[in-house]
Amino acid sequence: MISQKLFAKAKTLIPGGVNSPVRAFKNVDGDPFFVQRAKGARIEDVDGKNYIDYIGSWGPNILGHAPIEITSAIHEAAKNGVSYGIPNAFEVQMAQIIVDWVPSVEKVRMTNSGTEATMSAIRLARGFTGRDKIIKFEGCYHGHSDSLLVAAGSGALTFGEPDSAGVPRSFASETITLPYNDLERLEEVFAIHGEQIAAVIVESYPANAGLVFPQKGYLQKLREITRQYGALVIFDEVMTGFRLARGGVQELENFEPDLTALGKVIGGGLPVGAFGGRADIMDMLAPVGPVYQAGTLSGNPLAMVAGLTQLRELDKRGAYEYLAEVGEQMAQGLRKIFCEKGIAHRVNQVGSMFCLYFLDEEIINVDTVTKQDFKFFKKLFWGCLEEGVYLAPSPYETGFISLAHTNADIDDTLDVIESVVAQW
Ligand code: KE4
Repeated sequence: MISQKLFAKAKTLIPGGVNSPVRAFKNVDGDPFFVQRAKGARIEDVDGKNYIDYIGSWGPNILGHAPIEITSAIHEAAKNGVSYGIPNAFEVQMAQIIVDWVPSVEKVRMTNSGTEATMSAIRLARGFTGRDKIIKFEGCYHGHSDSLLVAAGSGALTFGEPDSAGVPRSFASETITLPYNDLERLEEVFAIHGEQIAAVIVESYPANAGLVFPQKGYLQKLREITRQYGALVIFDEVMTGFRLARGGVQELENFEPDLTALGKVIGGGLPVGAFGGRADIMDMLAPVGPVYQAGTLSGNPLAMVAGLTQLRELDKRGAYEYLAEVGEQMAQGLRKIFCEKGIAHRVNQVGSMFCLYFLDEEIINVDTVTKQDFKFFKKLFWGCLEEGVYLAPSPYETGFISLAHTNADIDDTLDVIESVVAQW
């Protein structure tokens, strides 16, 4: 198999054979396939096998793969230059659409990844407040900057421990990691450290522990406590921004963060990130203010054109209604299959994002997620892959449906899952 040969070669040149760990299929104890091409809801691997794709490059491809609108826009733009390192009009258009669509964003800065967006937002929050501590939540992932690769401290309310080799304990000690959906612990920490806390960073809907929802009132109370102590809220919408609604989860939840991190969908599949929010905070950024932040390719014309085309297409097609419809179709179909099979399960779904858990209790946070029966997950993943359905290769990831997925694709996928489960 060509994939196997490529992977063997890749491992001699690239750590683990991949440029991002999740692609190595470690969570499903197997080896990845290599993609040859992708179009619409489908991908084809280098051995000619086709799959219906429920990852969509981990979120960016909300129109499906290689939509003609985006590929032709990139082609046209590239004729005028690939990167300038000089301001160009596409950056202004992208900033305008983000400011127009995302309720809390008055000014925005482009980056080249979600990691850069959250890393920069944290530095900005620290610069604006003059404080050093930040709070994050277990199971929430915001990219791989040092301040965010921090696990909960050994003591209930102590500062963090490094969650990766190479993160100095001194860095980790500035991050407090708490359980998500636990207001009591949040209040306790603020009561003790409130005056030192620059910001709380939280995923809008945590989607790196499967798909977790804030309990009723959680976000509102989090906003109230942070305001009380003068701490900022950084709302990480890298995954949910422009995917669940024009204004993201903050529109759905009527939530007003101080800063928002964005990525994925706004790049149309090209490298991108962004962070934005209150103008008084954003104007602390160089070259206006003292907080330094930069990027050679930030706002580059191809990523801007690809992202602008994608956002305009979403708007033109009234995308969110359809994405919610197919998301619901998937969720209901999954529940029916596993109910009839008598297997404990829970399906969390919102719009085009969904996650199947093999346990039957409310998913409060990542502690619940780790209780599930992972053997079922692996059997389902490999059984579906064999039958041409590519689900997330990790129980901690969320599935993504695109505008290219038809109702028939969802039905076909559910038929595959039903046939795989029938053999259990
Ligand atoms: P990137 O640096 O990977 O562009 O974005 C980091 C990031 C920030 N915030 C949230 C909520 C995210 O989900 C991510 C990245 N998401 C993962 C998938 N869960 C990217 C896949 C990967 O790491 O290869």
